[in-house]
Amino acid sequence: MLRTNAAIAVAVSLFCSPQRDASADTIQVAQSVSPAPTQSSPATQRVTIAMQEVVRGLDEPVYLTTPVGDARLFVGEQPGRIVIIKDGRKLPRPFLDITRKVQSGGERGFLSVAFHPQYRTNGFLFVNYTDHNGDTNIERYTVSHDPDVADSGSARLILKIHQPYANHNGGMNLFGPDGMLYIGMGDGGSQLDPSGNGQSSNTLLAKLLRINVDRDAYTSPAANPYAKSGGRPEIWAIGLRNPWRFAFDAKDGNLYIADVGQDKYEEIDVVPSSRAGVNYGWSVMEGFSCLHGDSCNQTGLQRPAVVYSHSDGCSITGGFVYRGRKIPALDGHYFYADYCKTWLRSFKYVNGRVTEQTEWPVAKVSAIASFGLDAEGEIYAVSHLGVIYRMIAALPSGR
Ligand SMILES: [Ca+2]
Repeated sequence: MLRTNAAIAVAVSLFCSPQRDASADTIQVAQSVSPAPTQSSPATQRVTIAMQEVVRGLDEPVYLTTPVGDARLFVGEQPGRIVIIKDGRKLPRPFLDITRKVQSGGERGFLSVAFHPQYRTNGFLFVNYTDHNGDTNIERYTVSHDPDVADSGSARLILKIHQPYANHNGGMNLFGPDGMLYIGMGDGGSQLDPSGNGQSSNTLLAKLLRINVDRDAYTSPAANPYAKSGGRPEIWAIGLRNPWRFAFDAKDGNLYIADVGQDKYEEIDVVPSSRAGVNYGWSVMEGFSCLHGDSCNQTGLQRPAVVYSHSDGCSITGGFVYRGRKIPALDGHYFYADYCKTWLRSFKYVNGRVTEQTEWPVAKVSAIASFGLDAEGEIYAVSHLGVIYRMIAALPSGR
């Protein structure tokens, strides 16, 4: 039990800034918050889902992914490891262990990994971790001759980004449908964006970045909004507070960003993935609201698709759009959770509108730090307490 309690204590501290204002619990729910999801909307009422345990006993897992077409699951552990789940069991030897390079704890640590779209031929993977100076490192590794082991000596630094505070490190590496590497960067931390990084195009903090990593030195695509002048060429979008998890849905052409809020609101943004230079509003706005006072200049700011208040959670965990084959009724649903709660929600985004907002009556899963996709498009939930769950169809109760 001691181990469990320690794990929970560590887990609760993750993503929740120590400065977080307790008054958040007492705020009034503004009219601008999205309507509460229903337990079953018409199109989804005939399907029930369950979270099936795949493996437990992992060490603070924070992400799950796999290379294209690969039957294995790769799980990132916050202290600095990637472990493989093969045929339902964790392999005893880590795929990669860089714990000596990683400063882990709170919002720091090994935060994600992305396999190159041509991993099968080039063997490249790109990790995102916090080093002993507290800075963000994007590093490339190459698989060894053993497909279950990466070459730990193959490290190549792609990008290092100074982090002024311990929190809001972002942490997601993900390849887009355009083959570029997208990197989610938080605003650098403390609270209320003290340096104004959100709206500055001269810093990589508080941004979504887009870079080409096909060669040893990265390049910034010419179509990036500040590639030619006026800001950092790596920037794809600005105005994000802490986009811990984001997702592309190649089928509907949209980018979903779950941006962790300050004291009041958590939000999900949905825009066409081809749209460059979107301004997501931080730190002018939090959710649909002005951050300071009743009014603010909202010209040019992207409004969220879905917002919920801190009466419903503390830190959004963005997931993925379901495009698997096993549960056709879920096709097109974007799933998400909250780190401090046990609910599982989804919605569909159709013709620019949020529909079918649903809260799923699944058994409670605590401390969901991330979701993940396997090569078949099936969705997994990653509990920071060490357990991986697979989302499966369940028979309706009473049958
Ligand atoms: Ca926003």
